[in-house]
Amino acid sequence: MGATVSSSDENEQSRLRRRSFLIGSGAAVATSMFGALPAQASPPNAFPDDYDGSDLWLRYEPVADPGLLARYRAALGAIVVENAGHTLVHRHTANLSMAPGSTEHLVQSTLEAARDELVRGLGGLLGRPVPVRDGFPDRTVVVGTPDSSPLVRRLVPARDLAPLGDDGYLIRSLSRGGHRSIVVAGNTDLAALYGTFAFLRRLQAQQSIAGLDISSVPKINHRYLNYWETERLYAGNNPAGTGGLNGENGAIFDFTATGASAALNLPVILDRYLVAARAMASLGINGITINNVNANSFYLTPAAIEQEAALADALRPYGVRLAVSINYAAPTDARFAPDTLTREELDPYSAKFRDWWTRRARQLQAAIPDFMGFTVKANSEGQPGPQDLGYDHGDGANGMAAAVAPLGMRIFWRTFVYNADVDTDRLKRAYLEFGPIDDEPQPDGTIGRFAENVFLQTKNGPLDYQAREPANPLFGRMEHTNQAIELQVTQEYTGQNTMLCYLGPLWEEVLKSDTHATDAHGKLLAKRLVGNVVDGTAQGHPDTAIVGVANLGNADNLTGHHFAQANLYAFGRLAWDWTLDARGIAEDWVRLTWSNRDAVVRTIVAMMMGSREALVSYQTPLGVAHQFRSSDHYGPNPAERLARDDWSPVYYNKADSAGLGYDRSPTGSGFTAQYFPVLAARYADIETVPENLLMWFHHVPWDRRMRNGRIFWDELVYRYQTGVHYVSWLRQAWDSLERHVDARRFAEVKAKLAAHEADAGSWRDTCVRYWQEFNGRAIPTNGPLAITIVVGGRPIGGFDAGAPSYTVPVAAGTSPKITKVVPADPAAKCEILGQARGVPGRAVVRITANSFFGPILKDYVFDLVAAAR
Ligand code: GCV
Repeated sequence: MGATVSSSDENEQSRLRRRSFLIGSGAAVATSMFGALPAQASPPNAFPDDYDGSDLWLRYEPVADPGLLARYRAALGAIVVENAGHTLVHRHTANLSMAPGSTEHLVQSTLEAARDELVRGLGGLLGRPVPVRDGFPDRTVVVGTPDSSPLVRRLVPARDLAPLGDDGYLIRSLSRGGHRSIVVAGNTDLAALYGTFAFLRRLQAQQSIAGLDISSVPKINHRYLNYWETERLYAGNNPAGTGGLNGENGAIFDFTATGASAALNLPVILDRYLVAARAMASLGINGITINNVNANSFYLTPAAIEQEAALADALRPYGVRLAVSINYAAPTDARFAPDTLTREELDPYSAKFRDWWTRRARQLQAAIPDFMGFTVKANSEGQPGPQDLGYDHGDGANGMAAAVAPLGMRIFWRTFVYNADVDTDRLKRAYLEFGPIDDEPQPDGTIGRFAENVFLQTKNGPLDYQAREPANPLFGRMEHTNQAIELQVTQEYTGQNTMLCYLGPLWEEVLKSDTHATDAHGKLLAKRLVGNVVDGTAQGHPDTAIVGVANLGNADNLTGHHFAQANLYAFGRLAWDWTLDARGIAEDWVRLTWSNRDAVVRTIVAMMMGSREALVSYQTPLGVAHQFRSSDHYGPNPAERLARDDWSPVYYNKADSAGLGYDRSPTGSGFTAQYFPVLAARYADIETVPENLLMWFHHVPWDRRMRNGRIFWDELVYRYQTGVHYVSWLRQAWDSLERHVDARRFAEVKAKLAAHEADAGSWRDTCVRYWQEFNGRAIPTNGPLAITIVVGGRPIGGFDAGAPSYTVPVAAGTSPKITKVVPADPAAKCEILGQARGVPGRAVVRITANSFFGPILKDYVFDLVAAAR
């Protein structure tokens, strides 16, 4: 496992570190250049040491800077939310109640939610209660809409609110006749709530609230979570696994918990539901499909609908609407007897089929008037679908859509299909199935068969949520169809609940990637990034959606890994405005979640920003996809060959004595042709394909010269090593924060990072060894952290940077002292953490440098032994 040492060695190491010294070229570089915090004293952290992370980013710690606190206090003397209780949201469940002992509370209007968040938020941040007042006292924050609030009507011209639509808000400082106020307004109560959270966020991040004139409108209409309650659930409260405890299954919402938790099932509302609701509203997430796409029809039964209605009641003030995933063959499920259909009656054009779904949707709507509709995974991975009866996805989606259209509902039909009969290359299949339906002329003269209330829900890449994929070629291709992008927030392939992997950069990369889409005449569209396709500006779609497969669970911190909270946060911020940059989002999150100290913020942001590229490097560098063991999609198994070809790592790596990678160029599977011409040409040619997608599109000869001059094999090995070295740096950077982070969370992250480093090392070693079986090559030894040491006047080098330790023979009568360290990278910093006092003895040399994605570190552990005579 890389350069880690056992715990007794760790003690020795830390003792040695205290008297470490710098030598070698570039030795005088300060540690902070690599992002870790220098050890000088600073005030202890404000969070209590037992804080468990359960507030997510809605933590309202008192502002520590006295000047800022005084300014906030001076500006914010009262809260005015007129008529907060006037527009009550629907409530179905008469006896809706919180579980005994809850600390959260139910509200019944969106403006009450806004008011209570301000009371909580300002009270915490300002360290004293801020009263809710009537009238219009000086130094007031006013929240509302022109309908709810005469004050808002008076203070905000209607023309300023008009462009904000239903969800947009404005935040404005006003000063009239010596009377100062801040107004947070929107056209709807929900918009006012969104503005309230945005305002609080400014204070949490300790930004100025003077002279505010902010307005913000989301770029995408439907900003949804999909929640898989039974799969890829890495946030369960059982630390030994991913499940739950005490009869719970680890999911955030309890429907069927047993044993000690049986009394906590819905309709009982738990604190964590409301924390999640507030968190979703704070980002503008406005819907959630509550069950796995491999759907259990239980969620359509009358008893479950009553439970869903209670959940919907609790979430409604926060603007979060419900949907469920369905199984296409649910009408055949005996649980609905006598209202069942036969398999043959699942014909999407039949009245029987459609009426069955209309009946089900009506039942849902009776209990949940704002129920959104159904999410459907059909004819995918064993799920039933219209193809079982000889129909295609357009027929199936439209049949369901017709059933629910009269009720104002939508169908989210997933394009994650890969029927092996369509093409031997799995990546080509969805496009071949869905594309032609978009081209079909319709009787009314329009083009494209998918109904208006259908959204195709398409994963960002053509494979399956890999840490790097090219954009799915369906973006831009489905010109006449509503299309939602689906991003995976839960970290199935990106380290699950063990690895720190911030996904903001991944999503930013895909949303900002250029489709090079053209119009019907072959002319490049003016706006054609994936984000433009999703937000409708590329091809003029008025209805738009983005979906994140969520990572919530019943762990204390709701996401399992404290840093996984950042991924939910980033998804929500990008769902609102996909043009934001991942670094800025990370900085906000760190300020809200960990600390406002600039140096701490810089270190944690640096840790996050390189983490995804590091994971790509130690798992699947240079475009080699899906090398995960099939049992859990966490660890590596490049040798695995399954009965299903397209689930097998060997199918993706195509390793042989000539090279590595899947040829999808015109001489291979021809997948490249599914992209618009500019990209098709770029990907088809091994000379022009981006190197980070090299093996995605080409079978690469081991000796091929890379753009940096190295041969492919060497570069490949160094990528694996560099990824692990980043994780080693993460550990050191985190350790440097010990004094600045509350104890419980510090320890929990520290433990995760230790496992992370070990598992990253296992990825490197397993993959590199497997590739060696094909090419018979040695591990190259001149990578980014290569060094030569001088012992007894003798230079010694050629170390495999992936090895955990090195045996160095010392000639009799010679000192075992390392007298010089020469790094291959002149900018690297070398530090001797410990010398051997004799032979046998141990020395440790630390090398730190910068890779193309962030700092990297290796502790070389040398066992100095007597040379054989
Ligand atoms: C819910 C991948 C995952 C499955 C998931 C599927 C999907 O294959 O491993 O857990 O199924 O994607 O998105 O439908």
